[in-house]
Amino acid sequence: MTSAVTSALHDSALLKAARGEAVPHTPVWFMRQAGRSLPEYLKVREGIAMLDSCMDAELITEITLQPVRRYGVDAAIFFSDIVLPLKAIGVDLDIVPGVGPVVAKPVRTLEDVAAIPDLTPEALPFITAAVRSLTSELAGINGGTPLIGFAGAPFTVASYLVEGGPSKEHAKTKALMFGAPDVWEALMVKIADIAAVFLETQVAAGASAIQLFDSWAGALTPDDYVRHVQPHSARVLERVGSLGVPRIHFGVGTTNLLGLMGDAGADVVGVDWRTPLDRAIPMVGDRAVQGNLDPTLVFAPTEVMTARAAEVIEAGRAAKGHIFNLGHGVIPSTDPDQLARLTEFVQSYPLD
Ligand code: 1CP
Repeated sequence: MTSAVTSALHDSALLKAARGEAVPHTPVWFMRQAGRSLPEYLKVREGIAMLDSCMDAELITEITLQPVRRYGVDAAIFFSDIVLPLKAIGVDLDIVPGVGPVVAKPVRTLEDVAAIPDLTPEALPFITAAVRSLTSELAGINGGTPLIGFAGAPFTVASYLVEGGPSKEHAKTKALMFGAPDVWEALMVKIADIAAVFLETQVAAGASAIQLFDSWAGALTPDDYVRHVQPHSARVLERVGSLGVPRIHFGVGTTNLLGLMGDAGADVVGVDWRTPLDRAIPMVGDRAVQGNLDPTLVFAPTEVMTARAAEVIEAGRAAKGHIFNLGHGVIPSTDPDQLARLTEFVQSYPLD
């Protein structure tokens, strides 16, 4: 990449906000902006299984760019899935339509953990190719649009591996954590290493920031988070931090954990929609925040949605930096035109 491109990205609103610098406008992107709410996504995915599309560099590039073209958001989020690195090393799993990730042989013992191979960048040629083609395309969009790479955090990925699929209570996962600490530790060390390699591969190929999704960390008490989860997330964030890109760390239902998730090594703490930003900001301390409009507000009349977005932006001004987002992923039935209006509203909201 030329230094002009690198410097345009460095000065992008997203990266400035992540570093806590003054911004021309509040940067905005949406978790799950690439996906089922877009007719152009459904069209290119027709007849192609989810994980197959995540291993095709051309499709990854196209799907990642779709919401950037449509909305002019301040960042692209790499199209992949938190279970993709497991698939890449041969774990028998699939993403079942209408269900989510399903693992053929759930992990319960030390032998099960030992059977999971380590991840090397060589297993991810399609990731490197896709990030390279994306960063070269994105350099020419709106003066340089950053690409956010991502991975699932150890606890959230462990939940799919131990439960065998999506779960509300994460009961088997927590039973393993409480009852078999040696298996838990081995599993978390293994998955943390996989997450770190997945992120390092994306950053090495040109991603400008990363988000570590610990979507289900809200199932934990602060004590259990500190004892059994935080050290593993911290190792992932530390490895990526040494590459010099901002690290966003997000979970759902984490009112109790926001400070601890920041302490795990985040530059930006993602806040879900349940915690108002004015309460969240003192908890995260000297870090930027990301969030947190309730994703169902896009179904309200536009002026109701934008009035609530204005409240989020105003509250965000007390933070070291603020990246606007929904408080969790875009709901599939969302009208893309509402997200276009929301993007325009946030980007033109006066900050002086
Ligand atoms: O066929 C399809 O379109 C399947 C739907 C889908 C999509 C579009 C899945 C299955 N994954 C994805 C892509 C995806 N997943 C992205 C990139 C797109 C973007 O954000 O714009 C990202 C960042 C993820 C991350 C992901 N996958 C998370 C963390 C984010 C979150 O929502 O909290 C989680 C928990 C998953 C697991 C997963 N993958 C897919 C589903 C339906 C689920 C959730 C299942 C459950 O409820 O447990």
